[in-house]
Amino acid sequence: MKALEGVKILDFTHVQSGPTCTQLLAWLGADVIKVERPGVGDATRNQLVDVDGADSLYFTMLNHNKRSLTLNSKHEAGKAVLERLIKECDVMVENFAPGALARMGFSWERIQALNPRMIMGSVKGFGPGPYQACKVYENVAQCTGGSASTTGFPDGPPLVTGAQIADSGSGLHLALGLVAALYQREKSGRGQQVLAPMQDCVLNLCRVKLRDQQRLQHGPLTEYSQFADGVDFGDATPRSGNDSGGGQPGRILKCKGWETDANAYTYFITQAAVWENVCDVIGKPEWKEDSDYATAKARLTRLNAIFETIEQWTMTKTKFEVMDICNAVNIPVGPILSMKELAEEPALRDTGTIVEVDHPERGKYLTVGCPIKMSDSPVGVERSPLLGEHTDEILTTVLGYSAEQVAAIKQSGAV
Ligand code: CAO
Repeated sequence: MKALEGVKILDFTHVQSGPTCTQLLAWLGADVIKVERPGVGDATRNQLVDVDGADSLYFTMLNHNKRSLTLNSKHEAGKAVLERLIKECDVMVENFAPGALARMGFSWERIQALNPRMIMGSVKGFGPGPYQACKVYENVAQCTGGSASTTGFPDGPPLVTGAQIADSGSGLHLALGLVAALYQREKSGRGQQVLAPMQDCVLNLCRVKLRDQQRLQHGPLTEYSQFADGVDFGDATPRSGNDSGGGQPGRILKCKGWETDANAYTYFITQAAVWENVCDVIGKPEWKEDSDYATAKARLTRLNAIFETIEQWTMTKTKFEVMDICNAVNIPVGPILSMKELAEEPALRDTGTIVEVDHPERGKYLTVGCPIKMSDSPVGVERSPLLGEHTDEILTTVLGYSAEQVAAIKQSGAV
């Protein structure tokens, strides 16, 4: 048995944010019915195509374990099918542009009237406010949610990050809200609306930067490089390069081979509790007794010089040697792993986090499986559906249409 077995999800999502949410719910055991426009489908099926004639990796990697039903929700016969789906399902998830669902004739009020137990999840770019009508993509939300202004080096422009904190991040937030709403419905008997605005989700993930904004009023941010460099902090949380965002100073340092390998680097944290081990490992045992280095406070104004010295040592080792040597004495470090290295990592294959999937159009490809591991809810990753692959099956087994009715719906052009 799986955690969400028996939960039916009407998945009206597209691109990345919504599909991330419904893929997670599918992995947790829900029956996810993805509704797509006939002949077109989710736009990502045809974006960043690497194999001609096959669904793109963008689509396949976000839509595992789902069934696909094609349906024109602006067609009268399509609307009738959609009504049946709304009555039949527990959760509806959508991430259309603001107002699109209501323009189709399915406002929240209408959906509630059709099924008072329905839980409706939405991702939008913004919550209520001046920008609520805007269309939003990943990097727009990274910029409006505080991530870009706090990412990058102090003397460079704002940067977006490779982690899809806005799309996948909002999908994750939404999934949690939907599961909580399902739990609440067990007691209240009622559905509810669940909204995950991308700006808000990014800001939630940038929580420590709003912490720093307030700390600024009480003096400089001592763990930032700017403090050691004597640079003015200004009045807003500045960009802090690779400085640690926590109370333990850290930086990215070069390792052996950095001249030719773009990822021959390690993250190195000078955690106060193991400072003496750091001194021994890098060959500076005298720093243990030196008042300029012995306390965390004394080290704050010398962090740049300290990390330069540590780097002289890390440059003599590979990033994996640094990992082995430092972890043996409790010093937290992290090799900068490339996507190639991650794809080839046996431990991630063993746990099902990197999975090889077979697809009828494109053959074998790698994907990221469910990162949440539950001891009593196993996850098997199944390939994404072809466009409309399950239309007949859903119309007959989920909605109970007869063969004649299915034929008539098809004849109408609604599916
Ligand atoms: N049948 C008939 N019509 C359908 C349909 C179906 N099955 N599925 C979608 N449509 C229609 C919509 O109703 C809409 O029509 P109207 O413009 O007449 O209302 C139209 O298709 C386009 O939908 P859209 O506006 O959502 O799509 P877009 O490509 O123009 O915008 C996006 C995409 C992502 C910018 C927008 O959907 C959005 O802002 N979503 C919310 C935020 C979000 O999730 N962003 C993350 C995207 S991942 O990077």
